Amino acid sequence: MSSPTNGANPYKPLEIRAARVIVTSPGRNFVTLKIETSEGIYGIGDATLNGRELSVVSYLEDHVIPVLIGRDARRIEDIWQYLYRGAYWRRGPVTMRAIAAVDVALWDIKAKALGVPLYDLLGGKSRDGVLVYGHANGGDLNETVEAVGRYIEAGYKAIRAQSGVPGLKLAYGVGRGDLYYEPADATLPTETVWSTPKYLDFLPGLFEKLRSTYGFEPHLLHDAHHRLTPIEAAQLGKMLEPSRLFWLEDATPAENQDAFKLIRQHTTTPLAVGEVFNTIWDAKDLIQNQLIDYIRMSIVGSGGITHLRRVADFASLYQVRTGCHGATDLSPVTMGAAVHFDSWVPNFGMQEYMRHSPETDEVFPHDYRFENGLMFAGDTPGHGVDIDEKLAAKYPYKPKQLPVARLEDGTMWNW
Ligand code: KDG
Ligand code: MG
Repeated sequence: MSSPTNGANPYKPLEIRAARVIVTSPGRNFVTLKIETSEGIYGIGDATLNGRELSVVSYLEDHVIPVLIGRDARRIEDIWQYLYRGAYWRRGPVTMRAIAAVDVALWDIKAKALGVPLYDLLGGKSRDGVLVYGHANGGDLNETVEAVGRYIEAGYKAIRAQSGVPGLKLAYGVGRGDLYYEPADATLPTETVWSTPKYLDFLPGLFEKLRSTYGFEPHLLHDAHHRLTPIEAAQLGKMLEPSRLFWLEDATPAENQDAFKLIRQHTTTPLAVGEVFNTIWDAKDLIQNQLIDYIRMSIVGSGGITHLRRVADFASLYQVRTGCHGATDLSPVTMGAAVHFDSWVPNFGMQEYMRHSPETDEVFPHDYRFENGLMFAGDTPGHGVDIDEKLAAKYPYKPKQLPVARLEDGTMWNW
């Protein structure tokens, strides 16, 4: 049997010989970092930042790759600290995605060098399969109810329901197909219109209908996409209480972490937030004051496994559980690494799972698999995701941006 280490001695330095960024667009844009070592072992990491992809490409190519060459790939922690502290300019989505790409590639390399799946390197499995939620979308109430039914039939135990709102043309975050969803839709941002009163009039009725149709067994989730003020979010949480959501996500923006105090005072609906966070500092007060129940930070958005692990351990002290972001702009590389992370993390809550298109899956061969509402990590050494560079080259980058919302009177939406 051939060794997964290619005969390499794992205790010898694994010198970083080369690193390159691969940009590809098999249905949507992805930025991937590939790091190659002296022992012939390589690792890959995701660096995709939806709508701002090329800024991370430049950060990696111009500022990170030159300082990686010649380093020992085994020193994951030291390289993380060097990139985070050494840059002087800390935090932010571009910096933290670049660091994440390096970090995940290095964990991939180390696990391959030792011949173990990533979950074993992290401390071993705490569970065999990880609970994931799928995305049911519909243009109106009936369509959304039917879509949830299809997910239940497909074996999902947890489903996020998003629906078009009567009187609003293009509600953000409502996919227009059954399986795939991509909000970044145009070279220059599409402008949409938002009305909180219309949304609040509609949404509780949708969840009442879902519960009266499907009962209380399936976990139901909803994402408010940061559209509400804290008091509106509190009202929504209160109205949704009889429907017992698994979580209400991004009820209000969290730059001001204190904003969640107001929501918390008024509702027992569980709260999740964090897909736009980059470091533990974005979540510290929310976690420490137990203002949230689930932390949605992802491996790609938060400096990789090295940093997300720190966030999860801190969160565990306050009974806050993980709920990693997993939209389609998080590449299969992030999904693969997340399934290993989730298999290990003791305070696991739920993993988001938005299916990638067949083109994406073909460019990124992987060994994680979905079965009966759960996702299972594979056992191949590393994080189990690769990139087919030849195929990737056939899908050139296409600039796409996320939509922008205005209120009905034309005011830029911005709480
Ligand atoms: O790029 C933006 C998407 O990742 C985001 O809109 C998806 O809110 C989202 C979610 O919860 O998956
Ligand atoms: Mg979200």
